[in-house]
Amino acid sequence: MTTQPRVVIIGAGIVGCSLAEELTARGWTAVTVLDQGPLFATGGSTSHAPGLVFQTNSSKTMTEFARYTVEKFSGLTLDGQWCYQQVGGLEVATTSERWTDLHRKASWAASWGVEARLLDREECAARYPLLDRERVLGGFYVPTDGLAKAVRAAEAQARLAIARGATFVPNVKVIDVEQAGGRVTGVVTDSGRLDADIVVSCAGFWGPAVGAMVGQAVPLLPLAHQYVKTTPLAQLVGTIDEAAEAAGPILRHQDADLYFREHGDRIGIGSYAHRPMPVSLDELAPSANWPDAGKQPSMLAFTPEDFEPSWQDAVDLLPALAGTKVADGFNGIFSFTADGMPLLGESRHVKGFWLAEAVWVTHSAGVARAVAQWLVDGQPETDVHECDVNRFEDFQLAPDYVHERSCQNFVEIYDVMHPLQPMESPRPLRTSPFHGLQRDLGAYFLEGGGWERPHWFAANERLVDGFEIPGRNDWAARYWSPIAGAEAVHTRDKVALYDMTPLKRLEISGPGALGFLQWMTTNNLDKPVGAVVYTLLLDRSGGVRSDLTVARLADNRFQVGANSALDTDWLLRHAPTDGSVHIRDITGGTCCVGVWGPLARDLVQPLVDTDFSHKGFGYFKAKQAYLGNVPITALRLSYVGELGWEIYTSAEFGTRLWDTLWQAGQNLGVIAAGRSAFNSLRLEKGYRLSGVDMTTEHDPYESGLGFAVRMDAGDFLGRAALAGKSPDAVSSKLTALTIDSPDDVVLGKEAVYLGGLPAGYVTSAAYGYTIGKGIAYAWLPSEASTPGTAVEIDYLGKRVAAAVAEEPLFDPKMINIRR
Ligand code: FAD
Ligand code: THG
Repeated sequence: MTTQPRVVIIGAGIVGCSLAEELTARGWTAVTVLDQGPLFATGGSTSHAPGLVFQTNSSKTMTEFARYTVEKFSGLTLDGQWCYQQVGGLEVATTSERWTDLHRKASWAASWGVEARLLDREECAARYPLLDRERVLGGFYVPTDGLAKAVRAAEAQARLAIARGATFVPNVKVIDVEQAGGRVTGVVTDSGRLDADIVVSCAGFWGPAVGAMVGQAVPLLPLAHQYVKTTPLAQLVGTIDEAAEAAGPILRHQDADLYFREHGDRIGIGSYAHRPMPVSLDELAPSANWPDAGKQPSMLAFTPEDFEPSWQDAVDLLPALAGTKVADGFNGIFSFTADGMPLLGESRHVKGFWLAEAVWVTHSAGVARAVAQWLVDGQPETDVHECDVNRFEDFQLAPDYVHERSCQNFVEIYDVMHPLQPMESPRPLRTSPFHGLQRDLGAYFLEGGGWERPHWFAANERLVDGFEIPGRNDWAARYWSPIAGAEAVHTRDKVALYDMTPLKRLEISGPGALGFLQWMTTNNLDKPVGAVVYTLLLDRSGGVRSDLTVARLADNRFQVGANSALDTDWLLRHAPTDGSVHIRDITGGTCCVGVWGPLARDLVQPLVDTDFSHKGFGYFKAKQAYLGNVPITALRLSYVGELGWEIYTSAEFGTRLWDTLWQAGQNLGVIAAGRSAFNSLRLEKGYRLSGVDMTTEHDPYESGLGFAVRMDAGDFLGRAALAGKSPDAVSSKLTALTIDSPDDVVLGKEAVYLGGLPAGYVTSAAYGYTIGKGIAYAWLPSEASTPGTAVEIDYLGKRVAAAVAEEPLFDPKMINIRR
């Protein structure tokens, strides 16, 4: 490939047009954009999007995408006409639960750098006079939110791209994507073929059909969503400039699943209150002739009965609407995904085949910039792990799963969501061999990665009396029990069993395994058989993609403890293709119990056929042994920071392993403990959670993980980018905070204020039961990371006092773990 790859973009909606602009701006000008429909009202979702842009999102990444869209569209015009109208965005609360949630949203805005403020009832009414002020408890207002003129913005960006050499071709349908030797080579259309080095599918909800051309799963579901315009509203007639379209802010009434904008003197109303209406691609009208047929393929006939309850809700909020009626409406189609996030990135199976789908107008330019950086520079600046199309586990690609979860995502789109709230269905999907035993102990299960994971056990209720477990505020008390506190303390006092089966495990073997892992990770893995090493996967810029434990079980065989499907994907796509390295996900066929606590050795040693003493089995070492009748692999390490082992066996021995440990542990007071205790214990020890505490936006030194980088042990991916960096030369730092008031257990993503100004945000948090304080890890400027520095956390509308603390907060001398 030359420095000028030939890029074919499928789809001239807002995403395809924005991507063409971003690529050509970076000097990639051999760009051809094909669309099955006419330009630029192609008949896709963009053609009818009312263009509301609410920027604030619980995801930092999505918020940044939206911020860039606002910035970019604000600077665009088409023949002198606006592409973005900064009318402001108002989200109102009509329930106290929503009002609290808007306080959380205000904290996210401060965390992610969006200027926003909470308004009282009178201020809401002043901004939006049509509101029934009695109904409104308050609002969240973002002055830079507003309206995108989607088709105009698409065309304006296309013109910039065309001026730099890009070509846009209407009325051409891509019917196949050609490949050879695992790479795309071109596309076949209904009017001929075209060479391509890179094909980017920006086909919106048609994505699955395009993906199918190369066998790439595109787990999205097209769903219809209702949008109506009213007849003119007397109060607005003559007040709004025709060309401006709107004067008042865009409005959300999430308690009724509604949003509103002005169209001159009419009001546009969008509703998510109706039943999910999935659409099959086969049923849609062809795009090419829609202007003649007068019907966009992405617009279905309005079903008025579905809108009726919403109309009443709309009139209740805006009483003046009673004087109007629905003038016209439609059921418009766009993409939903299982987790509400877009699908971005390159196929692992077909090099050069990229996706940018399930993207709203709101995030379009930010997504396009990230994908352009990814293509041109090798990776985006913004962390995109939540959006990577390769993030899914295999089971999450099942059509049934995609269908059910995407429909549910539609239902929940405006719901107040607790960070721990699990999906309710389909469940259970993945159960460890200990599941039945855990149920017998009264496990309270939450779901993660499809796994049923006990958060605490009712059987441990009796332990609560013995400890002072402080209560907490209602929000933090959801999906929580004081039992978790008792389990945590019991782990530090005695011994507990933790089900570690959901921990992702890979076996990496073959003559090239060591060399491959040495190149892929930061630490030195060339250690004797039996060594375990904590190490990092970095990207090319030195950002932390993940942290791993690597156990050398034989010269050419390693067991890798990983974090997610993206780790597997990253390793697979970098693995040599000559057969010298084999990578196998062994999570499903194996299981793991963490046996941790000061009595762990008393429990395990009598059961095993080999020396588990501190001398005989040192910290961060691995052994293969027998525990009673069960063949095991034991790793001496502990994410909870106590003496003990992760004990692995194959799935069929799971119940035997648990039973053996359980019975032998009775006289030692062994308990089963859950993830709620686990999370508290790991934060007391300062162990980071990849993807939450640190992402590719942070280098190892900023993340406090410099100890896992061996600059002197040969080259590795990302090493060059670390040259000259050190723990002393960082501008921001992952910092431990403690909170004295036990009631204020923060949950993550809250803004941290320094001297009254937003200075950073919380990543993970928990109450530390053994240290008797709340814990929050936060990204802060390094000058604010001196222990003792006073900060405030913006939590549910309150400023909670916190202080920077020396870490780790528990057992800094590693006495407990190394005995
Ligand atoms: P599209 O605009 O659908 O573009 C995809 C293009 O690919 C189409 O032009 C299609 O013709 C082309 N294509 C597909 N397959 C092929 C092929 N085989 N060959 C050639 N061309 C092909 N978002 C917001 O941010 N704010 C809102 O207020 C908002 N309101 C909405 C209201 C409604 C009623 C609906 C339905 C959606 C709304 N959305 C909103 C969502 C938004 O419209 C979409 O997410 C966005 O427009 C998707 O853009 P896109 O470029 O990915 O897809
Ligand atoms: N167990 C195993 N693999 C894993 C995890 C695990 N892989 C993914 C994730 N969890 C990795 N995270 C950590 C974080 C900290 C430690 C282990 C895994 C840890 N750190 C010690 C410390 O920082 O003091 C030791 C580090 C060292 O000696 O290099 O134990 O839970 N199997």
